[in-house]
Amino acid sequence: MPARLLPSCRSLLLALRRLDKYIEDTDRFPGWRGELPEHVDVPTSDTVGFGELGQELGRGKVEQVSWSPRAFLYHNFLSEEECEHLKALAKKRLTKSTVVDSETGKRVDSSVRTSTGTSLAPGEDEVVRAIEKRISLITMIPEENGEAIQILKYVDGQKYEPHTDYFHDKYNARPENGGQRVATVLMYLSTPQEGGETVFPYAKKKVESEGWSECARRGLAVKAVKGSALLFYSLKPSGNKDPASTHGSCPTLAGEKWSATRWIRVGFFRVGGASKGCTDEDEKCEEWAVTGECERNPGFMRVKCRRSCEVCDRSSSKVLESVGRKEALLS
Ligand SMILES: O=C(O)CCC(=O)C(=O)O
Repeated sequence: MPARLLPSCRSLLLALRRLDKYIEDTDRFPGWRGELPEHVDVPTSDTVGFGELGQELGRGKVEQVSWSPRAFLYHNFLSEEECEHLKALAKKRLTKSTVVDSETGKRVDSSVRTSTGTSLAPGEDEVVRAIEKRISLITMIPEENGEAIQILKYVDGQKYEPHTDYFHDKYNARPENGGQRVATVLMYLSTPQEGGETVFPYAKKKVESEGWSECARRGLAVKAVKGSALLFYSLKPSGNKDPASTHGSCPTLAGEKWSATRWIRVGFFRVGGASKGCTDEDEKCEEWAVTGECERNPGFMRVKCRRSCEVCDRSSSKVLESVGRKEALLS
């Protein structure tokens, strides 16, 4: 071997020794090193995206409607059968729509909202549960933060004047009730022949082209199309209220408009506030519970993190009308 190559051989040897040492050291690092459990249980019937596994190819088109307000339209979010099922559930119990009084929190009659409507019970049946779960998947917000789905029916010029979904008062937004509303998912269960658009009068963009009602042209509008769902945020990422989320339902001028609304809170939603004794005292409770602390450290966790460790008294539940759902046991 020529003498001038000897130094590079030496540095190569040195580099190899350093590499060995590096591998030895990193081997000692705690944490995951690529091992997998022997049996990985991959659920085959679970929901991905916003369609059930195997169906998502025909669904899933998401359109950004606007950035101010932040609004997105999910085409084919509900199937034909789901739309019909929700309407059939609601038909039996439609009453004149009301609004929430900011001072008392009670529901009162109003001329700004002339539709008829009703609320479904949370998780009322299998179809409703699947929809609630799908909403949670697209918004990436826990199902527990969602209020009961509300169904509205508009005919003969019925409308909902522009309003915000976020609350203007402290009473409705009290933390033990789930806090402020952060987002709304508005699902359309029918396609009216004329009018019935959802309008955002303070949006930056406005609709201009033909084919919109006069009311819709006052702002940015979305047509009610059976099966599609509009997701918009009432709060900005900063947590501040977004006035651009002000919206209303334009008069339905021909045909019927049916919509199903799910308002989503910043925290777990509780009817009438959390039950006594069923709260977490530390904001990290949920995270600790997920990592197994309820079992490892029950003395502390079962006292301080009652909700996350699911040690609440069933009889104290205030959402027992929530049929067969985990949150009925949690509250
Ligand atoms: O039906 C619509 O388009 C609007 C409904 C609405 O504003 C609401 O439910 O908050």
